[in-house]
Amino acid sequence: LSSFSWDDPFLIETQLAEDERMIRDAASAYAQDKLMSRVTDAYANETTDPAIFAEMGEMGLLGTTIPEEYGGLGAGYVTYGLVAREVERVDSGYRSMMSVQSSLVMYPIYAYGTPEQRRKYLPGLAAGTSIGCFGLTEPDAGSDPGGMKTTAKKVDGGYVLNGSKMWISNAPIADVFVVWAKSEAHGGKIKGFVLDKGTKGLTAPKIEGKLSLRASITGEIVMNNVEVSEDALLPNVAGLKGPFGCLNRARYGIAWGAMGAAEACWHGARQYGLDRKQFGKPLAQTQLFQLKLANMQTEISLGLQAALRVGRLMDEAKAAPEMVSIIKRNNCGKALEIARHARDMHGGNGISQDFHVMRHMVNLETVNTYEGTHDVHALILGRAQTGLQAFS
Ligand code: TGC
Ligand code: FAD
Repeated sequence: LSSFSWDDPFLIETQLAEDERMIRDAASAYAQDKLMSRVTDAYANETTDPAIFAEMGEMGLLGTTIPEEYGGLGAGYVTYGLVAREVERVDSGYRSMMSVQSSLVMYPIYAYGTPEQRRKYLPGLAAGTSIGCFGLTEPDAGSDPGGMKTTAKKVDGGYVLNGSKMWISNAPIADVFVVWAKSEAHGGKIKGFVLDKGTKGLTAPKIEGKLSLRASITGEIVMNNVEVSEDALLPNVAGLKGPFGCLNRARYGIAWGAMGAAEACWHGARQYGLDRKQFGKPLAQTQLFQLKLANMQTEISLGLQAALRVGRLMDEAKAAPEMVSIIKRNNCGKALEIARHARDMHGGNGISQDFHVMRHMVNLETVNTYEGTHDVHALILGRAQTGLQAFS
């Protein structure tokens, strides 16, 4: 038997291809150098620096899986997951900015859009010179997006949209809005529309007072008789499978990302326990501390290995949405538990911004809720194994 790597028990590193490791290392260097230096102030002051999008774009971190002809990297889903893990190791909000842009804005334009829409939007979004947002959730339709009230009414030459979206990442600074609405002309089915900032009747006020994900700006999208031409419609999908097709990808990335945040908490707690002495010995030399570290190591190794497996299946086009539900639900839930333990293991210092664990902990409350709550994913999995749907 060979030796044991405490921070990579199942040797994930050896399961990655050379190009995957290279992009991961570039993402890690960027995140540690450019994001880590900003995050404490950004979080404290609830500010989002839009320049981060252009920096990420320059590093090739936006639209990782989108083909190169549209400005993407043309890489696989394992690479995308590895990037999410490195960015979220710093902050879930920064990963959120990246995953909305990549999976929820670039992906639908690529997968459901016309060649003209692809050419118009994707290069700027890949470069990060243009910022995107994705409007599905509404004030009265969160877990149940099929209950949305936003409508698109057919008029001569286009559509008129009315309604409002709630809790939308990037919205107040967005240039491009992918929104989902029930379209009368399509039998009341949900259709996607791409709206440009500045269109009459379209506003995106910031939601103030968030105690979580404070480095990522969140807003509403208000559409008051927003008139768009026919070319705003994403023609190639109808129904909830449109937004869900995007969510499958974003949820998968979150499963990796949450493990990055959990690793930051685990490594922080381990180091703290080695450095801090009480009762004449390092905290890390106590049984309770070691039990918590062992639990963290176990859950993170299993979570990463599962995410890698699903990523490989996605790259082979063999992944089912329920697989993504398993890893999104489990990795977010475990990451939140790990962050809570890490906060506790830091004692009083655990509540200080300087040790980062509490910021991860409160961020993970959001990550556990958005893109399908922990319980909604349990219901998706319950339905898949009983054939009985328990939502309504
Ligand atoms: P249901 O009857 O299950 O399905 C309706 C239609 O959709 C299809 N479908 C899927 N297609 C692809 N992938 C999936 N994962 C799919 N799930 C369902 C399904 O086949 C059906 O198609 P068709 O052709 O027969 O019409 O729909 P339901 O209304 O019963 O849904 C129930 C439920 C709970 C599963 C679903 O609504 C759900 O997942 N709710 C959670 C909502 C959610 O995740 N919202 C996320 C908003 S975006 C966000 O949070 C971004 S944060 C990002 C960040 O900042 O990082
Ligand atoms: P609800 O659906 O009201 O759920 C409340 C509670 O009830 C949860 O515990 C839930 O699990 C439970 N519940 C719901 N239904 C059932 C049921 N049938 N059985 C048992 N329990 C149930 N949305 C977007 O469209 N785009 C974005 O960019 C975006 N970004 C976000 C950023 C942030 C910071 C946050 C907080 C949210 C964001 N969201 C976004 C919205 C997010 O997806 C929703 O908050 C999430 O889907 C849950 O919806 P809700 O908040 O309405 O909660």
